[in-house]
Amino acid sequence: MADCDFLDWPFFEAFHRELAIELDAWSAATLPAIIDAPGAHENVDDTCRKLVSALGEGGWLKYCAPASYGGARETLDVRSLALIRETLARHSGLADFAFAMQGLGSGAISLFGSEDLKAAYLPRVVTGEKIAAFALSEPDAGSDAAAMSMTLRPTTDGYAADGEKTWISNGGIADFYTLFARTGEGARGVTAVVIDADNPGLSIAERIDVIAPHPLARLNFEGAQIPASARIGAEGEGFKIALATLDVFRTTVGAAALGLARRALDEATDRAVNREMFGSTLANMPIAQERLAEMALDIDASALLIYRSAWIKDVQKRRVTKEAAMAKLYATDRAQTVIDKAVQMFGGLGVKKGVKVEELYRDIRALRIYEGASEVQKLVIARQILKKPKEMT
Ligand code: COS
Repeated sequence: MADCDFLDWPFFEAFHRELAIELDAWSAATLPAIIDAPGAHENVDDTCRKLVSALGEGGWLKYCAPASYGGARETLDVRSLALIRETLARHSGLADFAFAMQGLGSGAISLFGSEDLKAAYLPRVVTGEKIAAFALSEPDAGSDAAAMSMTLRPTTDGYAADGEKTWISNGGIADFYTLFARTGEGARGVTAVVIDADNPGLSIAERIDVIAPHPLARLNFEGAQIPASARIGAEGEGFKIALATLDVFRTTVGAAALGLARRALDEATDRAVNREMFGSTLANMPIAQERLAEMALDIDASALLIYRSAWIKDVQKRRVTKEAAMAKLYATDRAQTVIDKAVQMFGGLGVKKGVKVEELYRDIRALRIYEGASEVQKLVIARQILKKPKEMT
């Protein structure tokens, strides 16, 4: 493991340290055979299925569910989720993606689902038998999530879903989707349900290709029948459920960015030490030292914000809307800069396909957009500051 001094920070317990070190060794031993296999880059669906399976077999998906449903800890432990994402992202952006979606896609069930829903889905999320997805965004409702138009019409024994969702990660390979749609007006008129991928009223309208390829799709719903037992929480609570789930997982998006940034610093440091120029090495040039120092500072500052947010959620058990937004905003933004500096230190090689920093450069971009764009995080932070102190949680 490159630099694990941060694991001695007071945010962590002994098991966190062990978890990060074990996962690092497991990743080095297991991931290359999957992500570097012939055809792995061309067939991301298959690669993601293999990654989910391997993460299940390795026991890492246990951190996506509470202990009573096959999970590792009594409740979701954000520090564990963040450490896992950070570590996986340092090895492979796609492995982090595969892990993260199991967590986000089943997170609302873990946090707000009925016992029956938890029992039906979570044990198989943990083993990797069921692939999860989170369906919130629509073509005309991205940052303004409450503007969604997709509907859940009441039927005799549940709902009929009609409309469209887009930018759905794992769309096309997921076994089920946590779906948010409208049962009434405004933010208080949104309801959350689970829908299985083989529902005859659900189809994949379009597969979306992006700069860091992963399964992504637009979904179409036409009278998809959903039983009332598949509802998560009460009718009308869906928007809060979505935002509270994002409060947990946004911190871990920051952690993924941190992992990508740490890898960029490792790559840049090796490059600086080994690259000879002007009769010396890059590492001996003050400008390169300045770059490395800036990168290291950004990484530590990001880590402090991420693990502060995770620690508050896990230990103080407080709502972390502001802290999670800060962690996601800062870490994704800084990681972009850190990676850009690493690319620059590689010169022409930095933009050559197959070179790690080129991959990192593509991997980082979407993190400033998904699960709430940077601009939304600023809005969330400002709203928390503007609230009256008695309302601040
Ligand atoms: N946890 C629980 N409840 C929350 C919450 C949170 N973090 N944030 C807000 N709420 C509640 C509010 O208290 C409010 O409830 P009441 O009506 O009972 O007061 C309700 O949810 C609506 O909140 P608000 O008025 O702040 O909602 P807005 O429509 O103004 O939207 C933002 C707020 C912009 C923060 C929200 O739309 C958002 O996060 N957008 C980004 C969505 C996103 O991340 N998309 C990516 C999907 S995953 S790739």
